[in-house]
Amino acid sequence: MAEVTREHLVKTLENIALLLELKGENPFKTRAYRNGAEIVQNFDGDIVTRAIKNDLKDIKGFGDALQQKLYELASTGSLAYHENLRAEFPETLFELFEIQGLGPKKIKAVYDQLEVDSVASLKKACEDGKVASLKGFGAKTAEKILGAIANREKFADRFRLGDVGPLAETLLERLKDHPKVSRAAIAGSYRRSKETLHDLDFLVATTEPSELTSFFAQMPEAEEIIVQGSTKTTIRLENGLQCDLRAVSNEHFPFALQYFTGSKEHNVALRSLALKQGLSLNEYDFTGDGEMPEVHEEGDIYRSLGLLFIPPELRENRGEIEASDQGKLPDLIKKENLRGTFHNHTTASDGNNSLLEMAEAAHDLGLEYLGIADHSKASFQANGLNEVRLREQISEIRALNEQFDDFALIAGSEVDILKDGSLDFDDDLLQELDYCVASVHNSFTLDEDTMTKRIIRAMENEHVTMLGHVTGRLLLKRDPYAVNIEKIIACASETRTVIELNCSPYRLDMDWRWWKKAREKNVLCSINPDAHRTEQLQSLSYGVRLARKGWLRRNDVLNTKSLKEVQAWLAPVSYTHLTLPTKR
Ligand code: DGT
Ligand code: CA
Ligand code: CA
Ligand code: ZN
Repeated sequence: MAEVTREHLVKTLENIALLLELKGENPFKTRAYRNGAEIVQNFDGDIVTRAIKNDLKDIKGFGDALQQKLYELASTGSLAYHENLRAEFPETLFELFEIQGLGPKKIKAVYDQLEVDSVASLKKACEDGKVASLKGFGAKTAEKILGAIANREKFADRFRLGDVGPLAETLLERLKDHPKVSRAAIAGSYRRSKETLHDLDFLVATTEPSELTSFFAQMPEAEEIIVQGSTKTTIRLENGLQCDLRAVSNEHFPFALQYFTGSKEHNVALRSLALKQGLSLNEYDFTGDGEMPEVHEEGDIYRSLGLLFIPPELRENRGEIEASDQGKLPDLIKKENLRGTFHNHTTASDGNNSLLEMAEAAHDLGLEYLGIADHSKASFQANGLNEVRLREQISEIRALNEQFDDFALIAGSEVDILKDGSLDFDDDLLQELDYCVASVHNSFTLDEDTMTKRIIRAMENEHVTMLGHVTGRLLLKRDPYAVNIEKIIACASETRTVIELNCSPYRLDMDWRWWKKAREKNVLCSINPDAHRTEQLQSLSYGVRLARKGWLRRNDVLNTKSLKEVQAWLAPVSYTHLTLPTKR
């Protein structure tokens, strides 16, 4: 049985609520499961262990039936009640839950009234005009649904880096633990830290390739075996993700690792460089006349060609081979360089943890400071703070900081950039803050020129420290809004506004392809988790991976500064004799 997580308990309860709704069960029953899911989500303690031990009695809000179900689910990994409920519906119905913007109410309506029970039948019903004529829908909604279906098709075979990370590492560990494996790695786009991936490329060095390919194909996570050969196997996991395993000899391993890490463009360029030196490079070896270089590990391949080792993140043929040749590769930022982080939410707006809980979690991660930036009032859907509540929060932060000795919360706000580029708070309030993140959260459909001017106007405000999630993209869900990044970077440089690298696995925004350009214009990056719960502080590691991919070094990133340095940096400039053309 796979290990049961809090997430699994929450998802199952939420799913039960949805299914009961579809069945038209009484709303009280549905609500009991929704509340249950929420209690499990927010429970302060190890709820999974409590559930496994059937020790849930003194937790408020769980009835007997719910306790029993959580116990069964946590101790066995599945729940008969849930399975039976699912079995009452066609399996294809569950595809509808993946359509962006289609909630349970709408699913119930099309299911009951149009007998729609799959994405295919939904698409047809939209095209036939049946959805548009349904009460509460209309032509616009039908059009939106068709758009969402098209998006789903477009993204069907890709996965977000952050979503596959934990499982990928689990499978890798298992391969490494196999007694017949001497070396193992994940190559491909995963190793290059691409923000989305098509498949995972596992690689092992072994003397028993066919034993390993069958071991891989027989793992419990393998939902389907697509190819099984003696040195290569492809499986599909439950979530649809494909995984290749290639088994090679220990001598060939460095070559295979280099080859299958890619990118293809990088490999093409590297091979042509090798050819100029009379070496032919393939996925197994160097070949050619004369003496062949000795290769024990991947770095030896680069060194044999007179290059410095090129970090996998840079292998996109975007100047890394030339930089390596000239000894000008950047010394890339590392996770350990982060001393704190900005842009995090609490229960004051739409987060799930208190100021103190967030502070403790950041401290536990070894950080010296945590910037808070709850939403501002225009983001009413996210319970944004008004002036009074924000001032209260600032006081609360100042009071908490009195209690800490080696840690500080930094008082900020994620201030909405309104449609005309003005900010949701006036300058007097902004001035009371330690820092300010400005973000766009509405009116996404402005044309590029208007949107760019809107954001530039916000950046020109002297109190705006940094720009949040620059394009608003949600990977594999929502395209970026139209904005001229080149102009944004130029403006950031002129106004000394920091640009955020939002680490949410859904965002990873600003895109890695722009950071080198930003760096060249001396624009600082801030690697921000945009955490809405303590666990999401972990996504900093994805932020660092993408910052590396963007060629960023330690000094290019604001939150590598120590607490003292950051406080000095954030303090308003009082040296009026220096005629700085900048904010600080
Ligand atoms: P993706 O689409 O996210 O899976 O991206 P990759 O880069 O992981 O692509 P994948 O899995 O098709 O192949 C892994 C690596 O193997 C790729 O980055 C470079 C190498 N490779 C695969 N096919 C070719 C090829 O036809 N020519 C060359 N030069 N390299 C290839
Ligand atoms: Ca791949
Ligand atoms: Ca592949
Ligand atoms: Zn935001």
